Amino acid sequence: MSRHYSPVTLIGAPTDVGAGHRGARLGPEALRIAGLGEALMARGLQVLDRGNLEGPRNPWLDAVDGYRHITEVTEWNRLVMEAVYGELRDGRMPILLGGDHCLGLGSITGVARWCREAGKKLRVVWLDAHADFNTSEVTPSGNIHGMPVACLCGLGPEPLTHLSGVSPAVRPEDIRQIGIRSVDEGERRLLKQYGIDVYDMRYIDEVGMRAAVEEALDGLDEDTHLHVSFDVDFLDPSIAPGVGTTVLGGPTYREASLVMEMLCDTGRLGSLDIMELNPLIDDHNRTAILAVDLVESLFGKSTLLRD
Ligand code: EXY
Ligand code: MN
Ligand code: MN
Ligand code: MN
Repeated sequence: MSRHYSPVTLIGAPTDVGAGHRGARLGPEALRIAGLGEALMARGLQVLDRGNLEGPRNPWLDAVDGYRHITEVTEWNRLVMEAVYGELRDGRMPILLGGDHCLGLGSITGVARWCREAGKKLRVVWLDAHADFNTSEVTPSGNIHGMPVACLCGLGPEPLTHLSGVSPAVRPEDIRQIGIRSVDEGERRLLKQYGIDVYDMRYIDEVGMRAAVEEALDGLDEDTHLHVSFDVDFLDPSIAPGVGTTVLGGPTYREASLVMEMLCDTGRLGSLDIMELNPLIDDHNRTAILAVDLVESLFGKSTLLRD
């Protein structure tokens, strides 16, 4: 099936300031070297690579009051929010190349700001091994890449929850999480309290990926902007070793391809994050190459031959 897409803009955000390992700062370059831009062009898309944002360095300090590097994380997220929002305002589709997943906060805050102005509904599909719903009170690490979904829902420090001035940036009922299999104790309580729709691996094992994704996409209509936040640790570590926070028991290549194809079939994809890729612990860039392959599926590559 061929689809019409807005021109795409690649935005590199080379930082690991929200993570517990260093190396995700190299993710944008690894994705470029794996051929992301060329693969999208080969699918007929117009692609503009704006290069990398420039933000503060990672000071690599301990957590203070439950947060590591909150000043730097805030600045990076502000830069990302402005860049993502600017592309959408110009009629383009932003693809954020992370960088660690704390930047999902800035990316989705920018998307939500644009949706409000354009009168669009928003659906966020968060593909991850983790729920990323911690707060300073319950975090086991202080790493802010474990907190962006909570911040989007208005839970967290004011500089992060109010990036665009509006809080919550996203309504909890607009978020669907798929692939989750590592949740901290206090985080679990908060997820329940905020009513986040989580399609965890146990549920996927029981009903199958197809049924889980169908549920997650229920109610999507032509006025809905679909944002996909793809944390590469969503994938099983046997196929995707190049992330700092691998968790056993993730989706296989076929399951992940199906997710991407079903997201593509909605025809509503409006923005994308590709996050947490860490080339320093990868194997000859294979995880970046896999991520590019899956993004091709998100943009229409399919093994489906039947009508
Ligand atoms: N839940 C753990 C924490 O908050 O420290 C691990 C978070 C890892 C987050 C990764 C990127 O998705
Ligand atoms: Mn994540
Ligand atoms: Mn994760
Ligand atoms: Mn293949």
